[in-house]
Amino acid sequence: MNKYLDISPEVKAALDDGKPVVALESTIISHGMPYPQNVHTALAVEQTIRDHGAVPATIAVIGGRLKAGCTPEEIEHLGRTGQAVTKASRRDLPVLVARGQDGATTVTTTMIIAAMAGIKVFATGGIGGVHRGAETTMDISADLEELAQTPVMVVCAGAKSILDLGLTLEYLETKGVPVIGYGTDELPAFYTRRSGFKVDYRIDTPQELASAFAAKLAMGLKGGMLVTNPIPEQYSLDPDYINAAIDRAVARSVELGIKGKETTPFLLAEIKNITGGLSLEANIQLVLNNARLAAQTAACLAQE
Ligand code: PSU
Ligand code: MN
Repeated sequence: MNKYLDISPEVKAALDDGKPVVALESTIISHGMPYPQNVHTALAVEQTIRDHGAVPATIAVIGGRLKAGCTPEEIEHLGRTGQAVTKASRRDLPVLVARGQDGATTVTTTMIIAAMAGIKVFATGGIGGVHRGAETTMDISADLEELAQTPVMVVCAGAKSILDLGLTLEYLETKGVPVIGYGTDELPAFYTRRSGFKVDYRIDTPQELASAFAAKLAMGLKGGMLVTNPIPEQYSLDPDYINAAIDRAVARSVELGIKGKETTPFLLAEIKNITGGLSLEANIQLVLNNARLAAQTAACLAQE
């Protein structure tokens, strides 16, 4: 096993027994939501996964160790430290590990560490993608490359329209990543259930999600699978309202010259400020919804 990897005793026991495990990311804790809602949400998501018969593995880098399974104290530390924790993507792992530093894992690094530990299913809120204006900025999230090469199913609520959703889907198509709509033909847009863009396949049950991913693994096709699960109707936001807020946030980031890894956290915080916290409640609810589906799917996958 990787000498930098620590699998928590509970996660290790579950993996050894072939029980379902669901990975969770930590950038959503440190950079995706404000304290203390971030910590409350992270713990509630873990509880939801347990309630649905799986073991949660919150993933992070703590003191240079790759953690598959964080303690509540480690989650509190990441949440309280917030944006002062390094947002760790693939390129950050070597130096953070060598220096013994902390890192909050994005979708990319959560997939990497989950795969090292042998965890196949991962639940989060939204993924990174091709940013609007990428034709000049070249801002394309490393998450898309990771989905192309690392064998983990990522359950999310689609992508926010801070991204160019059409170009994001084109990129995933080029890279051979299956994009599945859970109970829908349309890519959900995070805060809203619809985007106007079609997914590759609609799947209606956790069992079929598990079967499709098991087939991918058995064929030795590299890369993951993207499951997009629409936010529950009662928590979804009005599209005109949220799209106007997103447009304002994007305009502000351009005005301030925000670049690189700062862009996504800046936009998330700005949208939260503009909507006065309405977007935060939607965000929390969709993550819980994804945790439920991921736990059910991991349970089916454990029977394959
Ligand atoms: N999108 C969200 N919420 C998030 C993120 C993206 O709606 O918290 C985080 C995830 O950790 C994702 C990362 O992997 O931002 C993508 O960052 P970038 O765009 O810099 O690749
Ligand atoms: Mn980027």
